[in-house]
Amino acid sequence: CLRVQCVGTGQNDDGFYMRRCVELARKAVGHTSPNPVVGCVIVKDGKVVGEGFHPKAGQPHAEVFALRNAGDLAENATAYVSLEPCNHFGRTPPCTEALIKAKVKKVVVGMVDQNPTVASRGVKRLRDASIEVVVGVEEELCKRLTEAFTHRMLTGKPFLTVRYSLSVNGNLLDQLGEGVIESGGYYSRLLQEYDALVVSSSLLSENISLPSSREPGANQPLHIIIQRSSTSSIPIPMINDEVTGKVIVFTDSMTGAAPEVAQKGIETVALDQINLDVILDYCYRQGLCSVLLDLRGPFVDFEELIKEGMEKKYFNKFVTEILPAWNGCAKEDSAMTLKSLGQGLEVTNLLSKSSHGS
Ligand code: AOF
Ligand code: ZN
Repeated sequence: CLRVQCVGTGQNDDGFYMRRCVELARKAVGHTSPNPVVGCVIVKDGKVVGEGFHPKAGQPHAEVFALRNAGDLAENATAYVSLEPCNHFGRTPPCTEALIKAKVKKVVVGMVDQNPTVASRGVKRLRDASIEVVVGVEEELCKRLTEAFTHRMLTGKPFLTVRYSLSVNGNLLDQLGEGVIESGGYYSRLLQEYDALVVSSSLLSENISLPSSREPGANQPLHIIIQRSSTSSIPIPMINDEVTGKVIVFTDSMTGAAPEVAQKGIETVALDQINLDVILDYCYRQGLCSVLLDLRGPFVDFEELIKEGMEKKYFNKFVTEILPAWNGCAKEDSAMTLKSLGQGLEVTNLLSKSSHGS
């Protein structure tokens, strides 16, 4: 951006630099769980002298990369950070100390970190060191960026999104077509963002590959396959060929999944009833922040999960795709209509106004 090279024009630049932090943070969406994505910009005399973002849990935080990038120019500069700098020893040392040591003059923070071990202590530590701190610049944007992380921190559950398609006349589509993946960039983006994808084994028995594939080196999403005893067994070669991330099968068959599943080292959890509590707990324990319940395949496979999600208000967001004319891969399912999800839509719109990771 041209303006980054130029001298700033005063107070309103805070928003400008914070939006740049958000832009930097977004580079790591899908890579950082259980940590949040964070971006940092160091500005001196109206010029950006350092930039950084948190690439992955276990690696240095955004502030550290930005300070390294700025070198000596960090002295007397202003640091912009989309999340409150941490003041604790986690996998990495506290960012507050790094900022103090670099002698920055001012720190502009997008939002307070809801992690109970940080929660305003970072801001306090900086102020105690006589650094001027401003909190809440582009706060909504920063909150949206980390909503899955914050939700996990505050509730002990991953952020849960349901994705489905509707026909123009409001019926849920029973999608089995590969076409769905190509149907829009937005769906592909969801697949990059979420830490876990819940799909039906029916999808695989229709010979449709699991949605995944991120660039090499990225965190691959956990694939959770719902296998109902009423549905056919999973074609194992399909899983091996198409999926680089970890796969787990949740089945309601007490005999477990097909023997080939165990042979391939795919973890199987046999349950009386496949439910969200077990799925969400499992994901939480794996350190995941976000789960996408991807309603592709026959809705009978998802009906119980949707019911439980509605009753327990587990759904944080609904992503709806309106498909005007379907190409024959899908059929409208009369069992569930928009009406049955309507209530949830209202609840969710209140909880989460906008899209995760954007
Ligand atoms: C920051 N900057 O870029 C990030 C922060 O185990 P650690 O050391 O990685 O600490 C993880 C916690 O630090 C995480 O739960 C969150 O509260 C905060 N993340 N803080 O100052 C960053 N990623
Ligand atoms: Zn930190």
